[in-house]
Amino acid sequence: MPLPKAELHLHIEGTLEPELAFELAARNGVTLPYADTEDLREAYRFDDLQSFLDLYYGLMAVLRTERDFADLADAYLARAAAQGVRHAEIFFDPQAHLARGVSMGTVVEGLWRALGDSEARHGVSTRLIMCFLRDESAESAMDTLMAAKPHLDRITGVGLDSAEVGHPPVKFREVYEAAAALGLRRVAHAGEEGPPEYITEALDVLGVERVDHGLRCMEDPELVARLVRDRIPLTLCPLSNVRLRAVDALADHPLPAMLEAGLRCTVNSDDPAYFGGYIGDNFDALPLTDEQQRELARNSFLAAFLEDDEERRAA
Ligand code: ES4
Ligand code: ZN
Repeated sequence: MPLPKAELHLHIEGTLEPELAFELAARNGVTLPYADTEDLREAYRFDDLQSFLDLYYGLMAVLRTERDFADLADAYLARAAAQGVRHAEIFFDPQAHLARGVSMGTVVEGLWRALGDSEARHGVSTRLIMCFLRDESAESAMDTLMAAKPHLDRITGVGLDSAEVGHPPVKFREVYEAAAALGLRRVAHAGEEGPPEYITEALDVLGVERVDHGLRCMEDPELVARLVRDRIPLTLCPLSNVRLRAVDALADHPLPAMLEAGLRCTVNSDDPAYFGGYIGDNFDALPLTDEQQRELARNSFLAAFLEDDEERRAA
């Protein structure tokens, strides 16, 4: 039996496996620039975050209908359950779909078709976290937040993802203030490729409760001390870091040292269809003791947004 755990850093579009991509392409009459699934998998050799993002956004062309988003999420939830996931907080990137003429309603209600049945079908409770693309403007992020207003009963929080360097958290100060006023939880990717200062800024300016990745905090001992003191959870993704060359090799991954430093680390899969494995594979990729594995699993539940959204917003 795999260890029960929560997954807190998972982009649903990053769970699009080549087989499903071709199935959806056929269903929707979309032509992909790859001969077959093998040819597509050959393209999964990334140099950095941007080279991955180019492929990731391109392949989303096959996602068009509510049913597509439901099939995508249901396939993820089945795989996650098989690797011990009992609770999943799922990121989605609405701007990438709105730009292709797919509406917010199609995305959210499509995902919800799968998420609403997840406890019964897979034994996995779920939350949705809407991410803003940080390489798009703050105005676009604010428009996206407003477009989500009719769907806020489905959405627990907001996040910030895509190309990090040159797009510091402060760019989204007003958007995060508005999200907080709407009762949304706040997280942000910070310190993946960007400097430790972006982590500090995400905490101080955006008021995030968790930091996604946060890997580069290890360059700043004062920041590490703060994160330990305030028990700020970090959602680490080891296979992602190696595939996108944030770290040179799994053997060099700082996660064991981060646990040693007292940081509240969690292990997650990020974009499992692209990075070579789901959450259990990420646990297995690192040299961890049984006790460390249990600590990571415990941390994942401590860091989860588990309380009831409606009760929290009413309080
Ligand atoms: C992402 Cl690995 C990663 N980093 C930043 N943004 C992303 N969106 C999807 N995967
Ligand atoms: Zn991510």
